[in-house]
Amino acid sequence: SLNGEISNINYTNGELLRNRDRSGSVSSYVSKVQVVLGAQWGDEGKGKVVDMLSGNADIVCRCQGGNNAGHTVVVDGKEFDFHLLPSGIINEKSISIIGNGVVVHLPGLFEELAKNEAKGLSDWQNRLIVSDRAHLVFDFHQQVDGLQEAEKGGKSLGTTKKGIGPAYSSKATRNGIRVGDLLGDFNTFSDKFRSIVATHQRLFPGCAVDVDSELSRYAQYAEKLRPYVKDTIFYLHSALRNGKTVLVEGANAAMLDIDFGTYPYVTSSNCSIGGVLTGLGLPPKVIGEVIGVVKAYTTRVGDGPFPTELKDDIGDLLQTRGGEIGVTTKRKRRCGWLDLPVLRYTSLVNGYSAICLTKLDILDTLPSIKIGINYKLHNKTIYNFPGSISDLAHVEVEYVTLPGWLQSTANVRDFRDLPEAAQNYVRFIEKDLDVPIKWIGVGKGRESIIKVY
Ligand code: 2SA
Ligand code: GDP
Ligand code: MG
Repeated sequence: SLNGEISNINYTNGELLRNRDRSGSVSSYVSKVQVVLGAQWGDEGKGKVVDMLSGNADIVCRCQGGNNAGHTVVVDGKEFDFHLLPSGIINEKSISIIGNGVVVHLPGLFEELAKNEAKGLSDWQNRLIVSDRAHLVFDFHQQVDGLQEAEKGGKSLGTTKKGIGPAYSSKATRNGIRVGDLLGDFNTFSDKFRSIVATHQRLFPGCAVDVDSELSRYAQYAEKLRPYVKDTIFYLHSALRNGKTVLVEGANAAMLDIDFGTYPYVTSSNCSIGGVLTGLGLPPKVIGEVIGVVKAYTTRVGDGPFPTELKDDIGDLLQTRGGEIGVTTKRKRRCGWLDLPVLRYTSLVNGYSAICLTKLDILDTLPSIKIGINYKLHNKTIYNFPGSISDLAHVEVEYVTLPGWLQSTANVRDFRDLPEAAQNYVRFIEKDLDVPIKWIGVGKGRESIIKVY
């Protein structure tokens, strides 16, 4: 029985969230899962939104991606950046889960924990859970990421070189090594490791690995990690059955999704709603609110088509005023106007029930603001989102120009106190997408948010 299976799981720390009298199907769960997803090309401010919502969450989960992500939270002027850890980890009341769909670079994980501990993060030992099914990212995956990018020359993707693509490749070719493998029989793990290294070295002779020293390093990581590993699927389901509130923190964003994004200029996971289900073992029935995080303009870091990109003074202004620099790689982000065809498309795929519009304050100094409202291809308006990047590279964007407001919105906390032009900008987007804009971000800090509804 399911109960039997649950009792056999070796929960080594924390409270055991389970219900012995297992009362039927997911329909009887008390709680629904709240999901935060990036609606553009990433860096919309998901970290800040998760921080805002995690105050009410018992559990915050990552479901996909790895430490390519960079999520910023600013509390009392102090800036935290999270890569593998859910941003909710700074909320001392919530449990953080790294789900089965995430790819985990253990050196990166422990470095991130140490760095945040130095900044004041406490008690994470009792609040972090890592799935036994999550795949490991090794240093050689990161090397291969760099080598693959170098081989592509001028056609590189602009990855973060964190080994994400190579690690998901190992997973898909069934050569991957999971957290559970590392914690199991170490000889079996060693054999798998030697074999996966050999495979990569056949393909990339430039990939240098000191296998013995890696193995002894990983023997240590295994013991360091062991206390935090659980079957997160059973853990989450018992939590939901028991009325715990669960928040999912999407990483990257829909336009970087391996299926729905601008392939091949994408990351290697499903960063849209599907990745939440497969990356945590959750059925659609338990999904409640799906919050799309939308930046008030568009940015993209890395290569690939970007129809509303501004390669001019306004683009530079958005880049500097917005502090648009990669949190993981420190690369400058490309900037452009808001793109409604992108948002309509990702709204279809993700089914947003609410939107958080971030960084409205960055537009404060613009006398007029454009919004991309339609794409034309070969002089005809198109109503789908092009699946081919060559089509996307050739679309002509139709814009509407709205008046700017030329005053600071940074201290506004009530929608009615926003300048009329700013209210109109927000309403224009809301009306087009037909999704309520529930929050508006007007600054980096936790407090800089307008709750509209
Ligand atoms: P990868 O490393 O294989 O996932 O890269 C593939 C593409 O995905 C993009 N990507 C990102 N885009 C925005 N933000 C990300 N996180 C960091 C941040 C990025 C950084 O928060 O700023 O620091 O540069 C992120 N991670 C991956 C990437 O740029 C490639 O286009
Ligand atoms: P994420 O990857 O979606 O979590 O976003 P990042 O942290 O990579 O990038 C968003 C950046 O914008 C961070 O520096 C945030 O501190 C900042 N930010 C988030 N919301 C707002 C906002 O409403 N206004 C301003 N000015 N900055 C914001
Ligand atoms: Mg980011």
